[in-house]
Amino acid sequence: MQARSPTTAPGGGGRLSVLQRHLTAVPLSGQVSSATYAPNFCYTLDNDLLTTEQRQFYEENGFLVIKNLVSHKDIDKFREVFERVCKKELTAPGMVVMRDVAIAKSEFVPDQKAITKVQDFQELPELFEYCSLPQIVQYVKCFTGPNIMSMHTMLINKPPDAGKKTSRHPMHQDLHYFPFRPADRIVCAWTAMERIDRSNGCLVVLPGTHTGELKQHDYPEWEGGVNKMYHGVRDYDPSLPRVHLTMEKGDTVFFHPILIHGSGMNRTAGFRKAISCHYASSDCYYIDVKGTTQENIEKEVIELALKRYGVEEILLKDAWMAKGRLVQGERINL
Ligand SMILES: O=C(O)CCC(=O)C(=O)O
Repeated sequence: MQARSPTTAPGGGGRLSVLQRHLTAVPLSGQVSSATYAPNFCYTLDNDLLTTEQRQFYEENGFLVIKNLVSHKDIDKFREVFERVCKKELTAPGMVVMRDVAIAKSEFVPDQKAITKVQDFQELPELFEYCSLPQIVQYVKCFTGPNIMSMHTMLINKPPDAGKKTSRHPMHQDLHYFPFRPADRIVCAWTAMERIDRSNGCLVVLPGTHTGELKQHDYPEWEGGVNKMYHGVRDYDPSLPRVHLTMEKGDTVFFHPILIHGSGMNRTAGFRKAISCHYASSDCYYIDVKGTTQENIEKEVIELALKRYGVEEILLKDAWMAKGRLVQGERINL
């Protein structure tokens, strides 16, 4: 993929005022850029929801936080469903329950506390309801257009770190996992299910990196081990400014799949919860990842499919085709 240039060069003038206005919506711990420029947008589509300033912010930074988008009532409902999944009272075809690499080995921790993530809940209506919440979908449309597929669903239950720093999520680009394009018509919605800040491992983003290219990802060489499929960007400029997203319960961040992001260690005693869905325009098309940086993730997905379901001869795109669901409009390519 070619590196793309930002729609404009950052300028000093508007930076402070736009940043200050955004700060009233979300507390940030780093620097983001926000120049004033003629609207020549490529990461957002014309719509009657986002203000020009919000569009400019996403174009420039690759993410946008919307305060208080999901009600506490809905979040409490999703939390209860998650607890029932942990107790094995609820299950669904294709749903994957993942365990923390360090905690799962510990015989002293009750079973459900080892669960770090419930993934691919597209067949569990009680959780999938999140993906079709109208207030989320209306924002998603500003990035994908009207034909919307949910492609990847997760409820992340970041556990208290067991001392091995395995609760961290390495810095990565979500596009590494996706064999479909174009990247600009894919967006993630990630909702905080409680207050999330640096103490319990908030999201960390590198603003503006969505304008770059997809990089090589591998397992990071972490002493305490790393969770399954948690690949990290092999090399990125460590001097790039980082922004820690402090979010309140119900706040939702929308971000681009090339944005480099990760999350920190959970230093509290509680389980930090967030629910998320990656959406793509159904006009997106599948690509063959052979010969690309994504070959390693394809290999891992194929090995897992063989181990878990005895399925042979699948491609990365087959796995995605099976879990994509139409949320709005018409199913075209995906
Ligand atoms: O919720 C988190 O800790 C990070 C999630 C994330 O970046 C991902 O799953 O791609």
